[in-house]
Amino acid sequence: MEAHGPLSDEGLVQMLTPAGERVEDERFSSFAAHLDADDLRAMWRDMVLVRAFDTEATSLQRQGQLGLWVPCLGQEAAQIGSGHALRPSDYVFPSYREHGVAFTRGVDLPEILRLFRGLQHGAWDPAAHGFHLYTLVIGAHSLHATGYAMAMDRDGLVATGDADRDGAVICYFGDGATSQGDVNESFTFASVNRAPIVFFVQNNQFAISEPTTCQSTVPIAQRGDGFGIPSVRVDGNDVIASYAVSQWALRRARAGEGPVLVEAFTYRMGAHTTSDDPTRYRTKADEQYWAERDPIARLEAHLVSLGELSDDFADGVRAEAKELGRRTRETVRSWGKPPLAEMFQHVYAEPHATVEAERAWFERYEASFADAEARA
Ligand SMILES: Cc1ncc(C[n+]2csc(CCOP(=O)(O)OP(=O)(O)O)c2C)c(N)n1
Repeated sequence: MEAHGPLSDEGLVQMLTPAGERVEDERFSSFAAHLDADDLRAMWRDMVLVRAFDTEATSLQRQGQLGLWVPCLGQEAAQIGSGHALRPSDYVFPSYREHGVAFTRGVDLPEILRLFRGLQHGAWDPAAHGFHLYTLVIGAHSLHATGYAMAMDRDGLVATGDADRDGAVICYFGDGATSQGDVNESFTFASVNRAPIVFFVQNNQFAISEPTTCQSTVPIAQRGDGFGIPSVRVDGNDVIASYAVSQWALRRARAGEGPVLVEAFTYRMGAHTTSDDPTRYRTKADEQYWAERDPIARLEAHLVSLGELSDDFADGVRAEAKELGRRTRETVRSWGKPPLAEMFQHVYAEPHATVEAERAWFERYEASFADAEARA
């Protein structure tokens, strides 16, 4: 690792070393002190299940069952750690890679694939899960998230006097998104309005093929300083540290103390999407370096060293992961193609004469093929 700049590992909050040894962080350890072996096993299980789902989705795209897939491989600790720090009173704005966070919000993972099969623009009820729909327009949702957080504040849902009722917003985006105007405007609005929002940047070191070094000369977290937003860099492959820092940031936001920028320093172990070939822009040596920092192996080593990962439990989770893969496959294959006329359904909230006329024309056009087939 270079000593300075956006890829430096200087100043990272860490509580598990890559070998799985528990280390203390003076500032943030207390936010993870209550985690017991059951909690850690639950996080390990979630990461294993999400990875199994993610791997299955990649295969389904290769088999032609999905138009595209966006893997979260390697980013499980950042997502599961922060996701476990969330409460039902919080609201999440994801970008498009946050399958791990979706899982912690109770979204049934195979449902996510409706979007990637082109069946729906979103496949879950955001209100039911406190988890907004995915946004593919880089950084655009940071503005929505900031506005939502300001509204939560004005609606009296923040700093209520009862810490159990308080809520906050967390908004996920990548290192590349921090170069977008929208994200910088969000930082300004969030800061001056003391909005209850945590900006959670997963710095996976690439914006497609563009390395973070082309986006910034300083660690991404330092961008918060100019906006007056307290910022923290955390080891995003360390699930305990990601949890602790998120707890700190969310509690602060819920208590009305304003926004926080968390930079989770991690690595995208897979391709940007299934349309991308990362061998064109990164080396085997880099991939090997990060394979040795695998977030799941790290927690696993820790649990094993504590004698807290029995074969029975681990085998049970692996069987669950296999079953999730099978269910994902069967669910996707059962969907078939949507009726094409469905595309007219959600253009406007209310019926619209032009859309209705176009739908009627389209249905006649489709029917003309059936007539032709009948005559043949
Ligand atoms: C406004 C906008 N510009 C460009 C794109 C094309 N695009 C898709 S993903 C991506 C890179 C995003 O990188 P980053 O923010 O680091 O997130 P990551 O995909 O690495 O999680 C770009 C430029 C887009 N989707 N939206």
